[in-house]
Amino acid sequence: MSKRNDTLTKTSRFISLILRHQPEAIGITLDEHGWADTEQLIKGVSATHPLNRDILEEIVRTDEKQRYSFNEDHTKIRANQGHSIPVDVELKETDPPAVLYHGTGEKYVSSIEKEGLKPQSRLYVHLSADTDTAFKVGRRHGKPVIFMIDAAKMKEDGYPFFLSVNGVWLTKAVPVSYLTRL
Ligand code: HQG
Repeated sequence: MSKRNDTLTKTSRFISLILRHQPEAIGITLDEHGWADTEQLIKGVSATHPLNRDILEEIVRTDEKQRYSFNEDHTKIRANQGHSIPVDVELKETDPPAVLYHGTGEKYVSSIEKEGLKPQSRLYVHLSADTDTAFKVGRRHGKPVIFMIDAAKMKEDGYPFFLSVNGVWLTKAVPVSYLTRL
């Protein structure tokens, strides 16, 4: 990775921390829909990371997971999903594909097989429609393990699913009976 990309990635990680978990770390607040004031975000983040309007526009435009959105006139910015703080990012309830996947680490498997998937520190359990994504997510937690979720049955049983604007499938929890370890 080039030095410039490396710097952008570090700044982006910090922005993700601020917009999903800890806005207070730079003394800002999010509104009920998760929006931060763009100027305030730039001011707060740039105290410790290289950031100005142009760099922020580039980060939002080029982020490989499209983690962030601006409002129409770019005066506000929010993370599309992944929050631990209780904000309502106006997720769209959407019928899931018949099967979804969740990647995790081997160390969590015995607990998941007892309790099912829980959102832990986040608001939702994160799922994907493909095993490649699940594998990458799982690898973040050590030796990756993939669970298959019977989303068709969950839907039939009344569990709501949401699709974030950046294509992440979300649901509140997945009971053990809908899980199969691959
Ligand atoms: C596990 C990244 C024990 C769960 C990714 C996961 C994703 C349990 C961990 C997004 C459990 C939580 C989210 C139970 C679930 N007992 N462990 N009952 N139920 N777990 O990071 O899904 O790059 O909060 O399997 O790409 O890994 O940040 O969730 O291993 O989309 O944009 O508890 O974060 O996106 O870990 O990742 P996380 P996740 P970003």
